[in-house]
Amino acid sequence: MKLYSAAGTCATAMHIVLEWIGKPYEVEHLDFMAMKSAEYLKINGSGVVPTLVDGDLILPEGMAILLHLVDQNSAANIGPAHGTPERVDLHKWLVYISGTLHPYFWPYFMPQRFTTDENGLEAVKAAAQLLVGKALTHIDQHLEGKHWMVGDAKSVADAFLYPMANWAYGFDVPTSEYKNVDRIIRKLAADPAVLIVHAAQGNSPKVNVEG
Ligand SMILES: N[C@@H](CCC(=O)N[C@@H](CS)C(=O)NCC(=O)O)C(=O)O
Repeated sequence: MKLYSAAGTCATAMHIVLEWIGKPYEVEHLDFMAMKSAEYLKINGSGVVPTLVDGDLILPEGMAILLHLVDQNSAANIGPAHGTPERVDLHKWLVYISGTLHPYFWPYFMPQRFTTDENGLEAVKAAAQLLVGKALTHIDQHLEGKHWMVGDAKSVADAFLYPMANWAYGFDVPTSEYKNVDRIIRKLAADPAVLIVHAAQGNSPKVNVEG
């Protein structure tokens, strides 16, 4: 398997999951220019990371990659089996992270894509922070009294939450204010697989796991 990723991005989640699975894989870290190259656009028409290549399968879209990895690696315990209530819950939370939490960050990182007013960039970023806060509040409430996002075991949903919760540690209302989210992210930040991924990316968890 080969994952196309970029340091610090949502593709961090898929890289963590590949580490959890423990089968041989390769990662190529792309910069912004490489994501828009003609060669990469052939496998990911949106010019974004992640993309997973698994044999003949070329799979863009983070959530699709996570579900593919769960289904192909049932022994790895990275997600519940089909036909269980936990599996339904997994779908629900992956959709929420992919379709709501993740897009709420885009105006923060790319405000110029969300306004034609060059004086309005800071306002767009401020609005993004409010939306992210709304989503993190929702996830925080869900996590009250729970060890992990879905069922009673670590899963791809926790890995998906990880990079995004990390992005918000520097926000006006930081991730550390969402006590249940912070608790899960601290556990993940100390996970050996997550540390391997950070080392490969040349960065560190945003959360201070000692604190
Ligand atoms: N719908 C895609 C979105 C992926 C995405 O937005 N990736 C970001 C990194 S977190 C990216 O590559 N952005 C580059 C760009 O938007 O030009 C997915 O869920 O995989």
